[in-house]
Amino acid sequence: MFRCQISARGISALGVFLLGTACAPSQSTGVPSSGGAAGNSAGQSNSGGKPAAGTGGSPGEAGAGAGPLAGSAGQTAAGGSETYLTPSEPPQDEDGSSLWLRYPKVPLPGRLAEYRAALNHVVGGGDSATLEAARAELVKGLSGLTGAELPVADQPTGDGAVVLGTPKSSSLVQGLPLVDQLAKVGAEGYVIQATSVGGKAAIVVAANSDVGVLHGVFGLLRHVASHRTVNELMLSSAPKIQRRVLNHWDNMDGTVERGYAGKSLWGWSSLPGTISQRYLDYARANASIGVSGVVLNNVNANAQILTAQNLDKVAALATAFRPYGIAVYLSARFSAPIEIGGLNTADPSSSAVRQWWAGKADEIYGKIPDFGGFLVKANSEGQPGPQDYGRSHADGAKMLSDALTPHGGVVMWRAFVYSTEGSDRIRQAYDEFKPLDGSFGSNAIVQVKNGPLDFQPREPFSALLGAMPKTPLALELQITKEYLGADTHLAYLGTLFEEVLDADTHANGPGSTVARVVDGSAHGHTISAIAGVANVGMDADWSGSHFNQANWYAFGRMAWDPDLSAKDVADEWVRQTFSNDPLVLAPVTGMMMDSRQALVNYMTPLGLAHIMGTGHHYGPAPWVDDQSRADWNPVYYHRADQTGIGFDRSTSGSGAVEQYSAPVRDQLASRASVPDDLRLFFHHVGWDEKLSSSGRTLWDELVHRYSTGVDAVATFRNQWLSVEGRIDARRYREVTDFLKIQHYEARWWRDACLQYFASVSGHEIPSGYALPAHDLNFYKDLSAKCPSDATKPRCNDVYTGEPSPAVLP
Ligand code: GCW
Repeated sequence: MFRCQISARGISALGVFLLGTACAPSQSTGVPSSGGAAGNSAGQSNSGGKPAAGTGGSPGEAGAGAGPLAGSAGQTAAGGSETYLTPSEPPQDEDGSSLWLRYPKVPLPGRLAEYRAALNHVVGGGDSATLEAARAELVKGLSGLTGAELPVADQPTGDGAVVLGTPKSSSLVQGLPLVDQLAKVGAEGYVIQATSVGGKAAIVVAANSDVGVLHGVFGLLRHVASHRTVNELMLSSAPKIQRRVLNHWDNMDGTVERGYAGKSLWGWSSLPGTISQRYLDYARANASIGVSGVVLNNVNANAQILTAQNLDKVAALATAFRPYGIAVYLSARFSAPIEIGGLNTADPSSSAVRQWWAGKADEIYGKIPDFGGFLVKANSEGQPGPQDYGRSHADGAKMLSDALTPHGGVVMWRAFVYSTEGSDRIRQAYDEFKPLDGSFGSNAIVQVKNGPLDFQPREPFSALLGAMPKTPLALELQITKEYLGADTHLAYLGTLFEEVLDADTHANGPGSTVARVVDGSAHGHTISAIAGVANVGMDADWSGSHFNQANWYAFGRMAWDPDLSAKDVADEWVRQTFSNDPLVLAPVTGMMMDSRQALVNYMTPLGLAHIMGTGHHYGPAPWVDDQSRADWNPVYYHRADQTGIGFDRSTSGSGAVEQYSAPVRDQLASRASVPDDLRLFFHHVGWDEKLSSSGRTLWDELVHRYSTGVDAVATFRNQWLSVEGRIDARRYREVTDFLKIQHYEARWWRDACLQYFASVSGHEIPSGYALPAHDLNFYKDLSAKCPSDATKPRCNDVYTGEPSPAVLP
């Protein structure tokens, strides 16, 4: 059961739905209760369900003994009398480049004293590059947090050692009774425990591998940076999904497709000779959240990446990332055998082609022994693929799987396909891929976008998820906000990720959530993967805005543990990125948690989708009907006419609902049970039909939602005002500026869409709501001007005056 907060402005309409489409699970919502374990919720290492608050360590860690935190103003930090004082002057300016790895000195004297007693030197661990990185991070982090440089020693020199290592790398760790705990955390997980080593109080960070130790170090630093007690500390955690992979849509010329954070991180012209600190910081950040792989280049791939010269550059990056437990992968262009191999075909049934790929795999693994594998976009949006030769997607994937299998690599074959034929674009991936279930090859994973359309602000989960029981399926999420306001708009995606991961496909009975499909447990797969389209670039703040960093963070944390709640992840990110002060924590996590629903409301409420401007995908353009392909036109998706609006995908319409398992199908197919948030995605609804949830007509509800979406941004601006002086002035100001842009642009979306839908329906804006600021032509004319730069999209023409309330006071 789910509790759904429909309004983003505090007036909430609660409904109970079967699907997790719009809703956070009820037990995970709510601001941390005061006085206690704010955000101090511990997840079970390997069980389903959201962690219960207040039992231990960081979210996603099994824990015990981690006591209470400051939960609200005036509450205690350690069960004593500590409060966060208002800084006498704002903290020093920051540019965001340290991400969540800032390590500022703990401002609570009692907690600081506790840390200084318990964490005052670092002991050994071994001498691998990974353990060196772990030690370096621990020294940097704890020295910053405690304000005292930590020495490194071979043995505990007194109470307060942090002892690192694996049973193999450290005799101290080997001597501890950790066998049972270590048996549960696999190759990459960790155990952190307050214990005694040689008669001295110590905290051990132990794992079965060096990378596990590194993850444990980051787990401990997250814990301490969140000002949690380390008394009787006992935490453990292990990833539930094996391959947690960022997909860069980076081109070799340094541009980034759908990138809003500056140029690509990869300096192809200066590689392999130059390994910049930026690469290492990128690896540190990824390791800290559990990302374990990186596809370096765009799925719209350039075959040149696979030449010997470029593979040397790729190998240099792989070497830089290796100590951090991060493997490199490449997007492979299907026609590479022709473009760089001198063959005249790329037909997967040709033995010459098969040999070429096998040889290419041998060459790659000769340079990069732990290469992750290939990602492939084939026969999609003009990319070459096996269908060019009359072969299937499975034939193509199998060829690459065969080439990679001897080396342990995988092929991740994307299911993002749609053609000009067919009545409903969202049916096509399923129709194409489902019949091929089980024939992709032993090391193949089919990678499926979260929704059946294309990373819209809200979509149902893709019907393919769960529908291919014989094939491991990876979930592809988009971290870069192509359709959610690019760099400027605050839209925390943790709630979107949670919504899809929690959605119950019913594919293998109740409980076959997307999380269980993707972690392999729903159908007993031994390989598992999850992908996130990266949002990072050369901008100082990495992600184009301070809040966009949270989406990178949330991807990593929820890829590690898909059962983490979005709320807990937001909480831990704010603590590390801005402040633990409850007067910062509560408003900022509140804004984040409401932000995505607000954006859905002002862009695409009630299940609308794909009504953005062509090409840049930024501002509103529901009127566009002149694209060469029907399914590139917004009018194809909203189907507004005089009678109503929405795409009928019920059994009497396109029948797309039939692709879902029975309980889901029935819920979506019926106008009585479809969630309002997906209503127009699945049904064509009359303008004057009443919604039982609100009692409003559809038209009035549309106006209401567009309006509350805009006004929610005004609320965010007010909430943000309250943190002034409690965080540094620079980041405060930069966020303030972006929220203002977001407010104008939310109003732009609302006014443009309502003007257009009013013109189609013949309805007027009901009383109680502001009239659009301009006529329809004004908004249509903006299409030629906005944005002038698609990599930093803005629309200056709408930034006039202060946006007034959309719901009239
Ligand atoms: O969302 C669309 C994007 C394209 C992208 C494509 C895909 C990489 O607009 O830019 O191409 O999806 O996922 O392949």
